Amino acid sequence: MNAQRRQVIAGLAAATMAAGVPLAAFAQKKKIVLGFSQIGAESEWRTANTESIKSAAKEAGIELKFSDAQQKQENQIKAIRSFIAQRVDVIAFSPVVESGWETVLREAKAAGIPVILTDRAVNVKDDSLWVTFMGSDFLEEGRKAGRWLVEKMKDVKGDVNIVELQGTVGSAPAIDRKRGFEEIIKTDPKFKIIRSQTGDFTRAKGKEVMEAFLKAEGRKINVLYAHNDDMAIGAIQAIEEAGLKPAQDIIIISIDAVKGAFEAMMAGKLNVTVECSPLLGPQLMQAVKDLMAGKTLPKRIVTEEGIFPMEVAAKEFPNRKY
Ligand code: GZL
Repeated sequence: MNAQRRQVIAGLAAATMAAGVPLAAFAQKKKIVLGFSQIGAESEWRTANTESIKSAAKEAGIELKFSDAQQKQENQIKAIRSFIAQRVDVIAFSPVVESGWETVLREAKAAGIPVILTDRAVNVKDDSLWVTFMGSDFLEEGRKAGRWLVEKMKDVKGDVNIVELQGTVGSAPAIDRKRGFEEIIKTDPKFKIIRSQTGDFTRAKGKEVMEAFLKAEGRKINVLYAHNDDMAIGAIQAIEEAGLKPAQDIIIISIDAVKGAFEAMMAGKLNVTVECSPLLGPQLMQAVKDLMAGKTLPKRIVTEEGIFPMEVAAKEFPNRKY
């Protein structure tokens, strides 16, 4: 809630108290307005994230102004400017890439509107431009993927040739999942990343890039590391069309743990997926309410997550919520 709005409300509250109307009755009437800029609908993960935010806003009685940026930063900046013009109480967004946010976040700060980061972080010098960042630890997700591979291949003597499908270029998950994975596999020189390219987190691009990897490297490829399940699922199609057996001829590791990944593991086509929960809606709405109630939020709220190898997929599948 911006400063001007708080003054007006305080004045009205004083007037209502003087008229004998209980403050609580007055305060209840004002609905919190949250402006949310979503990246797009590029993956199963994103769709589940959007559903979680919309349903949690409804549940919390918060008015949600929602915008889909179709994975374009300029559309997110436009949406944030529109939320400022509409004088929403709080702005939240999932930044498609880490850089290029200073100007618009300064405009939100000048308007007295607090900003919450969800899912992905931003790279700005002035951390006062955002109140809190809630989301996964992508570095640890990359490390978990690396640790699983090191354990899986511990008895393999020769080179282990890895191809990597990166997420959106410049995005926090793509940068940190790569960094975390490499931090672990560099402990053994047999692990070699022989090709690495972005599949932009989508099934279509994941398939296209995997086709190119197979054309260039063919049976030299031992492992695919995909930064999300959607690209892995696209790559599985390419591997099968090349006459190879996914999860057997090529070990496949991915991240998110969406339903499609469990279905692929149960079909014996994916070896393991690292969990990255999109169910941030309830946490976000609680943070918005706390902010509006004048509470101080922690600068970082981390979502706790696991890892699911294909051996546990059938047992775990009924418990999955996204
Ligand atoms: C991770 C999220 C990523 C998912 C992808 O928190 O930002 O974006 O891993 C999604 O599936 O597209």
